[in-house]
Amino acid sequence: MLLEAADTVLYNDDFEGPVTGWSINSTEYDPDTTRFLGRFDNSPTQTERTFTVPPGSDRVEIEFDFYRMDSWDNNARWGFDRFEIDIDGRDIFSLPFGHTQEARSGVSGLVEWAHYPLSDAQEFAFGTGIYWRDQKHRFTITVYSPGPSLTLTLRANINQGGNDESAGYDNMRVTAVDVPPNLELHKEVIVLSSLGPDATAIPGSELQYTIRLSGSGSETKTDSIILLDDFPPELELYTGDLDGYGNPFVFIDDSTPSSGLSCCHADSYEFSNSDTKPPVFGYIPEQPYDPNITYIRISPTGAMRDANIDPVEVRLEYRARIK
Ligand SMILES: [Ca+2]
Ligand SMILES: [Ca+2]
Ligand SMILES: [Ca+2]
Ligand SMILES: [Ca+2]
Repeated sequence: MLLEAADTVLYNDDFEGPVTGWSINSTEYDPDTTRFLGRFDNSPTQTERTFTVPPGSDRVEIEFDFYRMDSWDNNARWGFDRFEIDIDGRDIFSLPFGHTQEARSGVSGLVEWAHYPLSDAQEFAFGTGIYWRDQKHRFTITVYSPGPSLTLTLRANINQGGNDESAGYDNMRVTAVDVPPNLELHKEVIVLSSLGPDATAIPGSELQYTIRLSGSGSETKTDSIILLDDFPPELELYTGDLDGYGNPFVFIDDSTPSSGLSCCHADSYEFSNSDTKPPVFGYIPEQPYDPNITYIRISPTGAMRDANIDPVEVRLEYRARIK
């Protein structure tokens, strides 16, 4: 279990208005993409921007939509076309994109990256025809131990002109994250089965997990607490109605006055079935037990109140079954 806290938003742009601060600021509009940063093809191929990172940041998270448009290739005749990302001048991502490209994730030094398709390949933009289909992807990049600034370079390393293949970027958000020093997490497991002390080894036994979050410091920012749990492969999560409102999580506020946090509704939690890190979220689980879940991300809403005088303690419960 990891505790995260989203902190300072360094950049947030849907590119609908005037754009500044990139080495190339051009935007283009298409009814199916909205206005976006681009297009980039064999000239110019790249744009970059430097963000100032607040001191003490644990990591920087970069998210954006990547539009892979028209006939990107991966062969000697038409070019080994690649989308490439550099962080501080170091290449952290360089891969081809098939027309219908599946999700991928990986690690490069202190950088984790992941992307997943937002749609199948479709003829939504610019060139039309079966070889000119387009696909939108969502990228997330996490840069650990960042310096005082971070330079992001986005490069369409493609060899043909924009009437044949191109790239664009949209809905970019860059956040510096600082782990809160005043919050603590504890995880407890209770065997619900009456099969005895060895029930944790018996398939079908039910377990209850309790996550305790204790706060002792000053107020957190609104919606800034995120709980990330890597879920054991020998268990299947109970995904049915545990709280009486259709959610598989029960939230209990043990604080007086109340913590200021609330949870959980359908937008508060996400699941992943990724085998590799970082996890790609958005997986729709099976009901009422799911054997494929590998990660859970829970985001309580609200700000945890000042806990300097009256400590805060909340509990989050969920259940699982031994496979
Ligand atoms: Ca846009
Ligand atoms: Ca091409
Ligand atoms: Ca090409
Ligand atoms: Ca197209």
